[in-house]
Amino acid sequence: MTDPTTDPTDRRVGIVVGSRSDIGAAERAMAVLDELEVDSEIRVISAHRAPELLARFIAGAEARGIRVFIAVAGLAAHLPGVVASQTTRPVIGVPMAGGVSDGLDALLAIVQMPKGVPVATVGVGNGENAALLAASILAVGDPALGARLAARRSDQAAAIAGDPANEGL
Ligand code: RP5
Repeated sequence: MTDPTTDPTDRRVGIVVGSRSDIGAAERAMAVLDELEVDSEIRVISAHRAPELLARFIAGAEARGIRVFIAVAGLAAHLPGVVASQTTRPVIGVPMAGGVSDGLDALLAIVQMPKGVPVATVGVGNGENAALLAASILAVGDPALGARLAARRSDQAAAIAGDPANEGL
């Protein structure tokens, strides 16, 4: 991993979860980013229980090399929108299961950001896709990362083609 304080070309993803109970999705995102050699960090900061800490995290994030944010939250799930309100960097929201409608509540909360401050939204609990989308955004200015993403897609396709059920195709 590169040190963002000494390497200004480093491209990092800031992953923030609203609660320790959301950490699984964040760890799945980090694992995919590690695989793609994209540095990332995970923070546990509730938007409504620790708003000042969240503001400090976002204010310092760009200087630490963070280019894209992934914000993971359940229930009212306002964290991704609050993060997006304080940065013009891309924010990807991951809704989490739980609550009265088991994730549909968080999904609708995140995907329905009123106009003016967008948040990209992936499926419920889908930290993997959040990481892949973050990597795609970073790859626009990083051809080597784009090549790693393309290789990952090829490996994925090859694994499906190699399924015994697909023999002869
Ligand atoms: C949200 O409320 C968190 O993102 C979490 O998904 C949900 C429940 O939080 P805890 O009660 O587990 O702290 O703020």
